[in-house]
Amino acid sequence: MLLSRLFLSLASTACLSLSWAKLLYVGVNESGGEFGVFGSKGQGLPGRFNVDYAFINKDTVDIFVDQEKINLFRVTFLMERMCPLSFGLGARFNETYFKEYADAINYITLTKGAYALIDPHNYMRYNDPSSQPFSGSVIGNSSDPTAATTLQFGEFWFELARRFASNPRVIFGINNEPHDMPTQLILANNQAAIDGIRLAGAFQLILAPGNGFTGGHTWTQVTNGNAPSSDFLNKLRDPIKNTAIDIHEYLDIDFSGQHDACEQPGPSNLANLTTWLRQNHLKAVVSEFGGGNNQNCFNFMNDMLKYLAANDEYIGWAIWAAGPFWGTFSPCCGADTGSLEPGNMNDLGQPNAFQTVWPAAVRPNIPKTLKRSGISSLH
Ligand SMILES: *[C@@H]1O[C@H](CO)[C@@H](O)[C@H](O)[C@H]1NC(C)=O
Ligand SMILES: *[C@@H]1O[C@H](CO)[C@@H](O)[C@H](O)[C@H]1NC(C)=O
Ligand SMILES: *[C@@H]1O[C@H](CO)[C@@H](O)[C@H](O)[C@H]1NC(C)=O
Ligand SMILES: CC(=O)N[C@H]1CO[C@H](CO)[C@@H](O)[C@@H]1O
Repeated sequence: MLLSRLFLSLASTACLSLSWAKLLYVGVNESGGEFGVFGSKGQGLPGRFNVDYAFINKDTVDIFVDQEKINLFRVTFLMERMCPLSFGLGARFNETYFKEYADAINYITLTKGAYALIDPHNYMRYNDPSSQPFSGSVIGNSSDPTAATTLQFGEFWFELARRFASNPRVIFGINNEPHDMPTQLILANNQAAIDGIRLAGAFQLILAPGNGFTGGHTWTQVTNGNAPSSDFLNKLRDPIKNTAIDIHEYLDIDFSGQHDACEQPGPSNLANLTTWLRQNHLKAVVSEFGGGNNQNCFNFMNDMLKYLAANDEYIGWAIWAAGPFWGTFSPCCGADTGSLEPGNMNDLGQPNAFQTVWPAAVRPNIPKTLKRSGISSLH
């Protein structure tokens, strides 16, 4: 009895570590650094720290790391705040904003020992975040005299990477959700970022997004008349081969994360992407996904996270979203869901997603074998 139980538990441990061996980073989005600009062209800039925007609550990061054992936080910021419009996009930063952001990143990485995914939450646009995701000039649009150039984007990334080059626990996310722009330009901007980061002497993992809000389900399809991401994103060149693909995949009807019901199955919708990744010897991180507070969505989320664990092409995931400023608002998936910020309620005064979605569909999928040390990488 004892022996067979021991055997069983050894067998199941081996099984778990085998099937989960490739997931290195799992965790949560920390959103808030991009807040306070909607509908207010110019007026939300620069904004006030801890009033209009904030990056993390250190107390709740503690809960996620110490109790939930996740090792990845995706931390959003706004490029118009890092590089004020009066400076333009490039290597000159607002040192106050940078310091506030770096404090959050350093807390996650140096104090807590987790990995931080640096996320310029800009849809590959710069100069007017007032109606994200649609406002602002597309970076590198040569027909738009007010647009920042691809070269400037490379200089911006050179400087940001230079400042984090000695921190092994950062991951560089090139940009949040490019969309409605030539896919070839996304490739060019991504390549400029990679070149800038490596030129700065930073060797950490980079995540490169594609078109169509970097959706996994449309990776091999035309989105709004633009070529499929799969036509171009395999042409990226990283001299040290430490770049993965950044994927977002919501499970509701239109993949927006705005509905209660889950109707889009992750595994079949990601199948074409998975094949493409395998054929091109690439890896991916699903850095945004989510589902509502109901059994249907718990099933859909469990199915997708099990699929990611079972396919070596995927090395991580992060759910949307926790963050200091959500209050009772639902960043994903219907008013009764709420955010993943521990300690908050949902809009109906009931437990939020940290008390519902998390235990039902996230916690059971957190591998025991996550990467806990060393420079962020594909392995
Ligand atoms: C830099 O950021 C701080 C904090 O948000 C802000 O008070 C200051 O006005 C900003 N400076 C510029 C030039 O935008
Ligand atoms: C580029 O700029 C031109 C001129 O403003 C505009 O008509 C076009 O839609 C822009 N392209 C993209 C992809 O935004
Ligand atoms: C996958 O690719 C096939 C062949 O190109 C296509 O017919 C199908 O619609 C794609 N499936 C999804 C979910 O994108
Ligand atoms: C589904 C969802 O909520 N996605 C959001 C991710 O982040 C920003 C908020 O900062 C939104 O613009 C997206 O819609």
